[in-house]
Amino acid sequence: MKILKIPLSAGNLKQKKGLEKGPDAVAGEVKNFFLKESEVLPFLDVEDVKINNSNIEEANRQIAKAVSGLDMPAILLGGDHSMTYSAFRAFSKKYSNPGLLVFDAHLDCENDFSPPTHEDYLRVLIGEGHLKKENAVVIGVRNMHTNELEFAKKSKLKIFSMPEIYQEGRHVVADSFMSVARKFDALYISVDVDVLDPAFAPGTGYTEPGGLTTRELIYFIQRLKNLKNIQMWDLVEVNPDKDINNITVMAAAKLVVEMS
Ligand SMILES: [Mn+2]
Repeated sequence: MKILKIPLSAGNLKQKKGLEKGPDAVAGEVKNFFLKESEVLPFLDVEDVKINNSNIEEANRQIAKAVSGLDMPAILLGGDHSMTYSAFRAFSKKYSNPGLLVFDAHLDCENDFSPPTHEDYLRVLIGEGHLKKENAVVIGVRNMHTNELEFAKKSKLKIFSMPEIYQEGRHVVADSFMSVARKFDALYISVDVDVLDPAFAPGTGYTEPGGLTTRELIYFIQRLKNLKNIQMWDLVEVNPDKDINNITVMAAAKLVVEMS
């Protein structure tokens, strides 16, 4: 599968350094996983996308251009989560009823910033009409602001929160989100590595206690791989500068292998 490295950090509000190093670090570790757990050889064809981090508008155009010309299915390696805005926007033009399923500790539905950042890209995608609100699914949420919650309730976003996953169990929750996801003519799955518990992924900008284990996220990815409509994956918010013993980078590389 084609993998595009997108070293974007310009949509990161804290302006912390390191997110631009995520794609190279993760792609560099992929070779350590010999077979997928399904005993199939992963085939990964890695390519670089040039990103101008001093100009977010240009960076957004660079991402959109790369995605528009891409053969699907493909994996995008970020970079900060604002890249999902430009990527999904370009992606959505190719299909009649595209859906977005996101793994994230956060809703990323803050009041609009302009241009979109990694704190509001989802709200902007819906607000600008690139994504139907009924076609947005967010899994693993456990910390949100009041205004994000109000927006999510008003828009009837499908949220599978961390307490729900814990109480209902991973099988039941996976059945539920799969039945939603299979209805789209094209499915885009975005994985913010902060959906993992900080014990499993300390190398990210906004760590949130009480998250998924690496094993639980692999289980969800393996379930989703049974769907025929997956056209795009992204994996975002890996910050090697904040990592400890390469734990996050290795986990992310393993997730990419299972996505492929
Ligand atoms: Mn997040």
